[in-house]
Amino acid sequence: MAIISRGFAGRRSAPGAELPPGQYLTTDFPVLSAGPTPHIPLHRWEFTIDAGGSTLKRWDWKSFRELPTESITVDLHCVTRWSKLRTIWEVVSLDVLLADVKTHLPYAMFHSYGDYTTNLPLKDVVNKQAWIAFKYNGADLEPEHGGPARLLVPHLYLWKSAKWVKGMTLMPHDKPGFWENLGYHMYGDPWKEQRYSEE
Ligand SMILES: Nc1nc2c(c(=O)[nH]1)N[C@H]1C(S)=C(S)[C@@H](COP(=O)(O)O)O[C@H]1N2
Ligand SMILES: [Mo]
Repeated sequence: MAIISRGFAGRRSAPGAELPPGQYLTTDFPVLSAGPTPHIPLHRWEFTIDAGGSTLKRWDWKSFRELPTESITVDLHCVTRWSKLRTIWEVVSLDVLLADVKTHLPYAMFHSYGDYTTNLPLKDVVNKQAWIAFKYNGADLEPEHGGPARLLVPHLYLWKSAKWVKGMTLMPHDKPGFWENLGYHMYGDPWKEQRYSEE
């Protein structure tokens, strides 16, 4: 009897496999938004880092765009099962934004214009794992895809990549964000198919 465990299709046991289990490839770029697209004028845009009360860091668009940037190529995996490989973005690394933030708080809640939130462990947004993107395929990021700027955390399902991101709050304990409150997994590893929380 051939029994193949779910983990067998994962990245470690299948070197070179590009698609997480249960995903299909798409070449277009679907738009998935839980509400209307906010339009944020650049002179109003800001990104802040706070520790639940005290603001630790703040950038307006000008100071944000003076930070060092990188070009990255990453794969996107949406929990609704589409994946898009080798997307090209212009980004500022969270490592740059967090460079002189000294904290022992292990979690973060990311906030967006339009009130979307999503939670992430701080260890998952440092060490070249998360970025704030402002260009896609060489052009300014379209509002539908999160422009002026969105979070990108490509090693987790795409709902963690908050569009229209405006800040992060450091937290002592993990707390569910928008989709996590509605039953999506607290962590969301696509290679382990962490789509929804167990009942
Ligand atoms: N602010 C905000 N960010 C969001 C969402 C949203 O509804 N609002 N949807 C998430 C989900 S479920 C997905 S799959 C991706 C979709 O990004 P895209 O529309 O650029 O494909 O954005 C994520 N970030
Ligand atoms: Mo999604």
